[in-house]
Amino acid sequence: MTHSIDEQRLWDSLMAMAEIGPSPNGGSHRLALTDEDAAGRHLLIEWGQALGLALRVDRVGNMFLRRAGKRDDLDPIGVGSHLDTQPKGGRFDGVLGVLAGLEALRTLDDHGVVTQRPLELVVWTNEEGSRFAPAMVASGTYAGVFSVDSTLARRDRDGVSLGEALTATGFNGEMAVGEPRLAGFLELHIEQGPVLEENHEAIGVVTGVQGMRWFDVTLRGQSSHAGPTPMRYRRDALAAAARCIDRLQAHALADPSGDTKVTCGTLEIDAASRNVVPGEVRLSLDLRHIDEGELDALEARFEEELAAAGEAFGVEAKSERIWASPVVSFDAGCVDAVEGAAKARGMAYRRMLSGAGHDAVYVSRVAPTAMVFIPCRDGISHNEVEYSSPEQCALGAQVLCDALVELANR
Ligand code: HGY
Ligand code: MN
Ligand code: MN
Ligand code: MN
Repeated sequence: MTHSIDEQRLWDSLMAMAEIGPSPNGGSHRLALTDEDAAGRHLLIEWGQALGLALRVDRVGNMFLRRAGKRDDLDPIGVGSHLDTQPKGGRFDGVLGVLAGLEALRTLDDHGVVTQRPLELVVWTNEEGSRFAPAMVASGTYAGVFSVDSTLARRDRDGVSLGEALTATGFNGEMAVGEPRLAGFLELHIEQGPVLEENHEAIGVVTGVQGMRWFDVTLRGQSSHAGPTPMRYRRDALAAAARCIDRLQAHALADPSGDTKVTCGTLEIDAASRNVVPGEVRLSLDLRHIDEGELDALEARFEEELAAAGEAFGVEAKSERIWASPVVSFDAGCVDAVEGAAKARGMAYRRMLSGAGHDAVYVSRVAPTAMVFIPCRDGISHNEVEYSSPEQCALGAQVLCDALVELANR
């Protein structure tokens, strides 16, 4: 028996959460473990308490809000995502997955439905990787990929450690990381790309996630005077960086499959000044591909272009790979549950890979996992204009709720 979620209640919750940590142009600004993030967490805890959910927080701040099942001896099914956002993020990335999970539990409560297995509404800490690198670090710690101590020691640009931020916000929980063991996990997310919208499909049945690698790159030349220094004498670190980025962009754009993704998201010039030839530049690089071998080739091409750019401008160029998340395939049983839910509701859907990383990537290492996508306007995300309609959110939440009940009663 399936029950209809409440579209208006879900939308009202999304808009209430968007009031917390609003960004200047209608988006969200709730960096991980800041006061804004903590306020969002407390709002969810309040809503959870109204449902009688039992809260536990683990040592890296992951939150689990538990709904009892008929068989509390069985491992629970988890549902959730993240509440932290990019600096100028949207109101749906992550939040939709958490609040649609809440809406599913509210719907079960409305109808007095108790599933066989207990359910856990989950909020993973620091999914975005914007404050503390890498992304998804807390779900990765839950999955045993990172040690608790190394995660607590990670520092933001101001030198504040993740452990200190947990203590400052009161989310330095006591539960061992890795608890509770999940018998399954589902995450609803906006697609953050254009495919569903272009094809007028309501649901993405996500079968896996592309591979991702992050690098820190430093280029050291020599700062000098912008006026008298002849061009051929210069060792311009920014010109070298620009050459490398431009060559990588050209390489990715030339890929007919469109599967090669290259992003330089941060760039800092040391002691930047308009009349000083840049002596030192630091940048980040994000490489992605759906095939691990192609990702290896892309990384090799990056190293070649970086060396060539350094050579061309007489600049020392070094890179450090700080994170690699391999291509992931989700559990067939969970993917089928999502597909079955979309089919049963007569929704237009497609099976697809995710271009973005999600906590489900790491959770899938320790529990059968799948994701549900909905379209977002113009495929735009990680941007204040990010938008999905109340109806689109409701269709995604409905599939999430139906698939959750299906898994929790297996
Ligand atoms: O980087 C990612 O794909 C994720 O949004 N953190
Ligand atoms: Mn997200
Ligand atoms: Mn994101
Ligand atoms: Mn993400």
